[in-house]
Amino acid sequence: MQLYLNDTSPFARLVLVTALETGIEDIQLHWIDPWESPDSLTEVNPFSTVPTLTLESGQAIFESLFICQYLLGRCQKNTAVKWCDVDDLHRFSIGKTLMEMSFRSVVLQRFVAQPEIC
Ligand SMILES: N[C@@H](CCC(=O)N[C@@H](CS)C(=O)NCC(=O)O)C(=O)O
Repeated sequence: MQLYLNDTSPFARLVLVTALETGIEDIQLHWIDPWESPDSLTEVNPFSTVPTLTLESGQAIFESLFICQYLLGRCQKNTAVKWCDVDDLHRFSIGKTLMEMSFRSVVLQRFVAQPEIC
């Protein structure tokens, strides 16, 4: 498996921690800048986002929670996460949405031109 990531992405960190916690060993890390839309990434994920996980079959999974779900599904250990516990899912929903909102707000400031104030 190959995990495409960059060092500032909170979503990539979530997947990396999940990979470490689940003891996945057959994973290679590819540090890239998704904002540059590198060919190596867009060939497997046309949206050019990290994290992206590619499997031996060549299939790619993107969206951090789907990747985590795949890694947890492969894990032999019992994990603390119970994906059918509604209280857990509610807390995760809040946390993940806060991550998405915070990230979008940083990106807008960084990449959208600010109007000049005369
Ligand atoms: N909802 C996605 C968010 C992924 C995302 O926005 N990743 C950012 C880096 S933190 C990215 O790759 N941005 C590049 C781009 O949008 O071109 C997830 O949970 O994986």
